[in-house]
Amino acid sequence: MNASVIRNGRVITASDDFTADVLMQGGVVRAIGLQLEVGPEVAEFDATGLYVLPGGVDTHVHMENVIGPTITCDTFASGTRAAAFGGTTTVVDFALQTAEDSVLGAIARAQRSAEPQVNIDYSLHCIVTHVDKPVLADVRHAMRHEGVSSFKMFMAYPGVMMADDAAIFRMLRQVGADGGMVALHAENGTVIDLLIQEALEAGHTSPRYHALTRPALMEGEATHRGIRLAELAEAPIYFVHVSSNQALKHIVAARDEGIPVFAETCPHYLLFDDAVYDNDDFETAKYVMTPPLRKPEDQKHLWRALRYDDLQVVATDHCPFCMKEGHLGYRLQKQRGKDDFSLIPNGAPGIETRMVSLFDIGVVQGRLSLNRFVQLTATTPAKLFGLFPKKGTIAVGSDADIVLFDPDATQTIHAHTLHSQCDYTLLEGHTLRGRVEKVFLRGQLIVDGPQWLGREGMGRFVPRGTVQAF
Ligand code: DUC
Ligand code: ZN
Ligand code: ZN
Repeated sequence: MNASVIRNGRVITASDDFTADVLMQGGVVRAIGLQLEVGPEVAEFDATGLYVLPGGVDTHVHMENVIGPTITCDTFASGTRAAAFGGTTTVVDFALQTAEDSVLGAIARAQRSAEPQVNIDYSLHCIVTHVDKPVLADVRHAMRHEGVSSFKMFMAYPGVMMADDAAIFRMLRQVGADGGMVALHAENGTVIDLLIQEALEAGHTSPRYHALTRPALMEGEATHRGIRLAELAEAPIYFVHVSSNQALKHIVAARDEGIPVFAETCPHYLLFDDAVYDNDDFETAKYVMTPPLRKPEDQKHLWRALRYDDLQVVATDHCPFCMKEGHLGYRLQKQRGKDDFSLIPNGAPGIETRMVSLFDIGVVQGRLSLNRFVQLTATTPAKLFGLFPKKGTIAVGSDADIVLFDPDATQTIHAHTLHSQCDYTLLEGHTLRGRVEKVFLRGQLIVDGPQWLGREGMGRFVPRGTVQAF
């Protein structure tokens, strides 16, 4: 059985920080200790001066997702390779229930696309848009037999993805009782659609109006409503892409009341604010994601929540669409909305820069401890979505998904040196502290500096268990 040992690195988990050797064998961590004795057949990696981190777990990514009339521009192959270069070894993507695809059909279809392509381990949430008795039976089956224990629902996009409150409540009640998680996109969809119509009627077509028609107050309203539904259902709930204090204040209050509310934010809400929308340039379409970027004041609250555990996860919502028409053959992506902001596909890339950007603005700039950084990027997402302790930590018996990270190196980010197929990054030209040096997936070296040693199809579907939040 092939084995390797990482020597002398500073091993950092959500709770510990020590210098030791880590022996990887048969895909798992076999031993952790001082000066481990191993045979000559064991490959050695010197990690002196490096952090030894659990592989990142990114529980919010969109590869090959059909969103409205277009598709995200990373395949499972390109997106998971980009993730690996950024220090992420497990992603949770989405299967979409549609009129044509049942919940189980959608999961099977996403798996068929992913299996031959994935370079790292993956799982799936299922997006549920329509709820009735047969759907609920499928949802139960998916949890018990398919390893899919989380379901995303939308309070936005009426007529497309939006589920009404009763549908959300039914899902919360059943999924919660079965030990799973409903993840909610919280925005008041019907009011937002009215604001969009009014903006267009007034002749406002540029990307800035995307932000102006999706007010934080309507994120807050929907978040509050989602919490009350979860409270009535006696179920845990998870809010994706929390961007504003309007949403956060309801989450904080609910947690204080003892309601099991969990939430993520994304690096872009911490890195940028709504000043980017102060123009009518189409370049601003790069920042058209949902929810939009908010005020510097909101960022202060997001950081406070990250520090005090009112936000538990930093995930990317990697949802890439190209800016240039025809890039790699992708047509009518962001350009679809050239004359109508409401047609710009909502999303931005970020899968490869999550770990390093959060390390820089969080740890280097003194806002997060190293343990908290690991907890937010690996351990808690793994726990909330039933992947722990296989994923999300470095412990004897856990998968040997390990990142060697240089905390002193710096790098300047450019889209052309990243591995996503997207033709831009929001971090273009930014210099960040920290660099992923090596990445091991189940003990196999897949990233070695700039070199790619992985293989498409080597990633595995990870069947997930129940929520481990308590
Ligand atoms: N919500 C997401 O989570 N991703 C992309 C678009 C959206 O509305
Ligand atoms: Zn969403
Ligand atoms: Zn998303």
